[in-house]
Amino acid sequence: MKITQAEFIISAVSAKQYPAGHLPEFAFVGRSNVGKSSLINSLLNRKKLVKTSATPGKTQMINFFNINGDLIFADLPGYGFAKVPPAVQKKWQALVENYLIHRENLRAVVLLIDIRRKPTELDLHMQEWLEQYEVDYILAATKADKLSQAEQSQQLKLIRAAFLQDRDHELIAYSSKTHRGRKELWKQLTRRMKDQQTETA
Ligand SMILES: Nc1nc2c(ncn2[C@@H]2O[C@H](COP(=O)(O)OP(=O)(O)OP(=O)(O)O)[C@@H](O)[C@H]2O)c(=O)[nH]1
Ligand SMILES: [Mg+2]
Repeated sequence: MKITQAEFIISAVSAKQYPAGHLPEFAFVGRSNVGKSSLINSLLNRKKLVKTSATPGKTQMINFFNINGDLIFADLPGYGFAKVPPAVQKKWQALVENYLIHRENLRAVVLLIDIRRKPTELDLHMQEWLEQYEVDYILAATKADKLSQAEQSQQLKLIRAAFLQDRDHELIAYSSKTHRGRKELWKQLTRRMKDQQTETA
């Protein structure tokens, strides 16, 4: 995908603020610090479109970006902050759950996991939500550059077993540093844009 334009649209704290229209949309979700913002920047070939410094206050917002006037990226608030008060946790849950259930133009979610870590309950719970609400998803194992090839294969096996029980489903090793996986992830995204066009044609 050639990126001619990538613009921030809005930080939304409620459904009323979501961008209107029917552009195909992809959302990026995962633990805080897993590399969501970095991955979006890498996909778009931009260094600083999305801020990559974690600030707990941002956890309540969904940041929307318009790409080429053709599609929308939604950077969802990260989960798993060490010390989040229950009230904030509830708000996060309501925002994300509401988004996943009601966002009609959402084509798929990219669920990010750190390739070095064992999948957590929170990650598996997120996947359960996606399956429960019948939201298509692609797994991306981030920070691949931090492991050797052999370690990467080993971890990918673990991740595949934990999330997919060895089912055949997209799992992409990604590095926002080297852009490894960028082509493959774009292929998965554009396929899902096209799928929908054919279905509605
Ligand atoms: N080596 C390496 N570092 C990465 C990669 N992706 C992200 N990082 C680093 O990990 C840290 C967190 O990255 P972010 O992209 O801000 O993570 P995030 O998931 O958006 O975090 P929140 O917005 O807090 O939820 C930053 O220091 C990044 O530079 C990667 O692929 N390779
Ligand atoms: Mg971020």
